[in-house]
Amino acid sequence: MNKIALISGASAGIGCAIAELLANNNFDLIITGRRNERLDALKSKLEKETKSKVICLSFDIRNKQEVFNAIESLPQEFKKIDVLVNNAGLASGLGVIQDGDIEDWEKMIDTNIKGLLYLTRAVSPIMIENKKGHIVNIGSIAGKEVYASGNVYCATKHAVDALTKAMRIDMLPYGIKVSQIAPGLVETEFSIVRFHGDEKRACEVYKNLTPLCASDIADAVLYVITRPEHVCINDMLITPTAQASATNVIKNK
Ligand code: NDP
Ligand code: 8X3
Repeated sequence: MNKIALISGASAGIGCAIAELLANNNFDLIITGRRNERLDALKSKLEKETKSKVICLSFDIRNKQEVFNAIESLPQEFKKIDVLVNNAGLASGLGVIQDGDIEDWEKMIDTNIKGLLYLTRAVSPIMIENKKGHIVNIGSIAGKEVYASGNVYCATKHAVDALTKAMRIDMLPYGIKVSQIAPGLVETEFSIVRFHGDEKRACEVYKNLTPLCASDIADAVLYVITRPEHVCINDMLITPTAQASATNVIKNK
């Protein structure tokens, strides 16, 4: 029988790449996001190209009722979630604290921290009941360091870093693994979202370097969740070769 993985934020970028790789590696999937049409298209593609069964759950992760209702709505056989990938997240805006846009702050805090918590709260009791499971949080290099104008986004990812460590302690008695993957620069829709749809500005971030691509992070997720029973990868910080820290990035002339 296939294992079941729930991937939040599978309608784009890293989450979508994780879904594709896991479907090709004998996982059945629950894919989530707000953009239902994208989830439906991904489900059709994966069910055509692989033997994976896919369920789409469309909800806004900031809305706790929607999160709990969505998990409750799963067919019984899909409730036995083996792997939860807490990936949905965003940066909204980039600016100094004194000029900060409070709506942007709330969006990041509500998505990256509270959304991750709601989904974990809904799924972890199921894992405890099943006496197995693995939670993989997608953190960031921004959860290890701070950089100019990154204030609130960095704070949310530092929270993911702390929650990963805390969850691992809470899940220890139940044999449930908790891991974090913390990427550096990955070219996805991330910067377009951060710059509120300004594609030109987003392109500049990755110009003249080879950034990570979403499938590089998917590879790491697959590695982490396929280790032997007794092995738990706690944390992985992954950057492009052209990046040594959040702010040390070499660009070609
Ligand atoms: P994308 O913008 O390409 O994808 C983000 C995903 O999150 C989408 O599927 C989006 O779905 C989902 N999402 C965002 N807000 C919500 C919400 N309110 N409710 C439900 N789903 C939501 O970005 P990435 O793939 O790059 O980002 C994925 C994760 O990786 C994030 O947590 C990000 O912080 C992290 N990360 C990204 C890095 C990068 O450089 N790209 C580096 C380090 C970490 P929809 O819009 O359909 O709801
Ligand atoms: C995304 C990577 O460096 O833009 O988490 O914060 S960075």
